[in-house]
Amino acid sequence: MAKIGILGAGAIGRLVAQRLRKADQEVTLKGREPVQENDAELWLICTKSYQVKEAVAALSPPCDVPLVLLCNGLGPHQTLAGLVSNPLYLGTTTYGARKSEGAVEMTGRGQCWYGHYRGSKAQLGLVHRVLNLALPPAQCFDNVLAPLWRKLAINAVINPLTARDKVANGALLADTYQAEITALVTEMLPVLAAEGQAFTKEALVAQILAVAEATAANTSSMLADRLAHRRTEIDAINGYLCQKAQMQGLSTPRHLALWQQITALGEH
Ligand code: KPL
Repeated sequence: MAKIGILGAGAIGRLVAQRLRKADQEVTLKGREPVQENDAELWLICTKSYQVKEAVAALSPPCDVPLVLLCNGLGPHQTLAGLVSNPLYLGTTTYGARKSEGAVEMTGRGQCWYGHYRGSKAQLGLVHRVLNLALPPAQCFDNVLAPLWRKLAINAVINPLTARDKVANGALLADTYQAEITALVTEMLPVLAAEGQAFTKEALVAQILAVAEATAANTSSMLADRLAHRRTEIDAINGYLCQKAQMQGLSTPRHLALWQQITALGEH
């Protein structure tokens, strides 16, 4: 039995906690309240992307305890690497979960892709075992940024379009969305390629539509945030993409417009 800490009591954090408890693991689920005892062997970070820095700083985990970052988008991994010297693992999941009145419901069985990012790899076995109990199947990647960029590319289309138009993911399968989806993908491809992530337009469009179909009835996390009047994770998704594009001297006007549009929606 492992002692596992989960930082972030949102839908995914609660789902992971529930599943690990069912598998007889000792779990501390930390929301906003301070941690009484910090004796976890491993912390899974399931906060919103924009909460990572503050939440980990408040947690102040002993520096030999591995951290597994499971939040949406990219960017917080670099912030965290600059903030702590703990062994760092990154992951992403396609499990769906919905929080309602303190309980959590799994809305879609998915998978987890993860890998080592920084520091000692000594606890890789523990990370693998815990993620396979929580979000099976959990697959380890030598270059963890590859699945994270793939997930970001999917989220950079599904999340802002569904949040902007207040539609379920499956609505994006309609003919009326196909030209916009293809244009967003075309704009992303050179940015992804400059990051060492080669996709063809057809393959990426097909992956996005496959996720929209598999999660057709779901409200994307960005639409859920919009409907609940919470800040969205657009900065870590389209924002991160646009910042990378700018550094590479590439132009991404459609993604920039979505970034600004979704940000503006949250300000009302
Ligand atoms: O990851 C998701 C999200 O909503 O953030 C998708 C895959 C789009 C499923 O809803």
